Amino acid sequence: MKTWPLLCLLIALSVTYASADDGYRLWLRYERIADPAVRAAYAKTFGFIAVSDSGDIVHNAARELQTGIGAMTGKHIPIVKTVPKNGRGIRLSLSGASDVTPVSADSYAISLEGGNVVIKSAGNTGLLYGSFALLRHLQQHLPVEKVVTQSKPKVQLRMLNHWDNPEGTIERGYAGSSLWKWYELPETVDPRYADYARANASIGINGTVVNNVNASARFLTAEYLHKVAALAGVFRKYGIKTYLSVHFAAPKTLGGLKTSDPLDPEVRKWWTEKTKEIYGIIPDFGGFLVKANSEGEPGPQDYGRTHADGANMLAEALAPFHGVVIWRAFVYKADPNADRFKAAYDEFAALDGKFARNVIVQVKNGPIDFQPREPFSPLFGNMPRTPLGMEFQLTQEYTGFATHWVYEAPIFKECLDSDTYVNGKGSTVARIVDGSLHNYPLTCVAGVANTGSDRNWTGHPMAQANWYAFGRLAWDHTLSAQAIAREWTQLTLTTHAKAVATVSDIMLRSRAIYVDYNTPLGLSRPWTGSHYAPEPWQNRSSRPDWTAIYYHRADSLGLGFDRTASGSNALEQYRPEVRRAWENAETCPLPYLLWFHHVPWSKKLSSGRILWDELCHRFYTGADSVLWMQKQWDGAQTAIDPAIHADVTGRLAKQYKEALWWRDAWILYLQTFSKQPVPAIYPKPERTLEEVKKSVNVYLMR
Ligand code: BDP
Repeated sequence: MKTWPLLCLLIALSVTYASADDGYRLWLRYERIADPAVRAAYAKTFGFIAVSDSGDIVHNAARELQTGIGAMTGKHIPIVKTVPKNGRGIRLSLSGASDVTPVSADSYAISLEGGNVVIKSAGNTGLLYGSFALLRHLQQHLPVEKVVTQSKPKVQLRMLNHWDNPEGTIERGYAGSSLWKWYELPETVDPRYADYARANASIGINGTVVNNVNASARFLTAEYLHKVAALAGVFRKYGIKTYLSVHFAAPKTLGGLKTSDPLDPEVRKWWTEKTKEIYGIIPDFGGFLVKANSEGEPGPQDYGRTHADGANMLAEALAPFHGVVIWRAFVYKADPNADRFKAAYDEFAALDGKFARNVIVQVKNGPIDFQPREPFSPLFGNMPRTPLGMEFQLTQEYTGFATHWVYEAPIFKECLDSDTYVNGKGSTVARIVDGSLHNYPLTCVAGVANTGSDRNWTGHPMAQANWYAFGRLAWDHTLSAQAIAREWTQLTLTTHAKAVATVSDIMLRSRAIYVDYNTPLGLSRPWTGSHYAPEPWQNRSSRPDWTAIYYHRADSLGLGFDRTASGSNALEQYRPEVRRAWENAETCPLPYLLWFHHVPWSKKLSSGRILWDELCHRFYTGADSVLWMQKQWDGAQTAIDPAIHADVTGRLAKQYKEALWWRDAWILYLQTFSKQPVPAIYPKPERTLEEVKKSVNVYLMR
């Protein structure tokens, strides 16, 4: 009977896709396992979950195992206090080590003992992370015998930074409005806060800064502190500490003092008392994140003091409570003759060793600003006596908002794996950030969150992977971008082997494709405006370093920013080994070429093409590769939930249109300088420069 296979397929589909997946469950889907053999094996192994501790964190770990394994196997698994005599199950065991450091409290071991799966840790959080590790294993349908493992986070503070404002907007947020409903809090506590915490805990994130670095002093009022406390009350049960971004001028704006000078005794007293008040309301409060003297924010320099003076004042207030100050190094002045690339190093390197013990200086991965591709910040390695934290951006400010599919793990890995050579070969950024190179007492990796009120959390369904990859790498930076892509795909989209390979392949290539049609060969685009539309012609702003022409430096001779000794000499901020790799235009790797060199249009590159032709090649192949992404994605259709598949299909169609937009904008604009034709093998742009400009203006219209 020919109709049988079709009928079976329809039944299978109706079981799997009984209701469309709205993406809310993220990577914690716990889909029922289709293979009866795997299901039966798991059902046999997991007869109970034994847990003697009844604290909130361990209770949540046990509940998660119960929900997850229950949904995957279709079996109710009881949570018990003592291990039953018969049967097999899971035991959560506090190993009671006496030297519990934050890192060892988060570490866990999973072993097999007498038929039971035993998760051991010196701390409650370790049991929680071990439970999620077990669930990850089972979600990939792997054999129970293979679950034996030990894991220890490489970095102590693994945090999200939310750029959320009190009125519910998110700076650079593309997935709806803020998750935090400030007007309802603290009386109404949205159950979604717990799901947010679960998701974070499942990937090892243990801290969250709930408000924007361009901070409103409102968050330091008693009224708002109680709202923040309600959130902290939820997060704490998942091992997550809550932090606040603070407005440096709060003593003046909120406290009514005449100054916010960090060396003024009244100001110091104000912060001491405010901090005491905070800990009275949120006893496990994590600390302060500070953006000071940056992009118009107030700071210690307003009073002739240094960043260290400012940070140390706050550190003193927090120290009795073991709180930390995370002080951002994202600073640059409006100097028309300066190179913004050098600014953070110029201001901070000299302050090495001047910060209090509970201060971390948080550095963006690149020297400028979260560009699609940037060399690593030269600050890494140059402050051996100051813990440097890493700041990555998950929200896609410069990588296509929630429309373009860009898997960011390669951006994170590229930076972490870069060798600074500060202590000789092998002095990678990762080893600086994880403290192993300089023995930092504190270590921190932060991700600027890409979450919002959209039902699927991140707007673009595939952007969930960036949140996921960030957490996994913050825990263990040795994981590969590929392994994380495969893991995320299996947990979130499908366990169908071919589809997993297809989707993770798109993910891995997506960033390089984006760079090719957006900012190839080391172009950058941190100009003001939308940060979405192409505006390489933008030449007017209140500050020279907020124009496009400041960065690309296109002229009749060539393109790119000369940062060698004949130019701004930013390269001097790197060690000779790094400098040597980049300072010669003949040998500089093409991805970094225009970051460091002003290259003549007709200069022959290592690719064999002249600069102009190479640019055209990148823009055209980059845009065409989006067609490849579409084709691959279509090929995976039957293995992916239809709602999610359709959503991504729509976004890819838009991405293709906008890839052409970027390509045409750059090419037509740069052509006014290069005066060279688009190589004959490519079709000429169908629009004129004026037409592109018009379409961009429509986009920017208020
Ligand atoms: C830039 C953003 C701006 C942020 C700033 C920062 O455009 O909205 O406030 O970084 O990191 O990328 O402080």
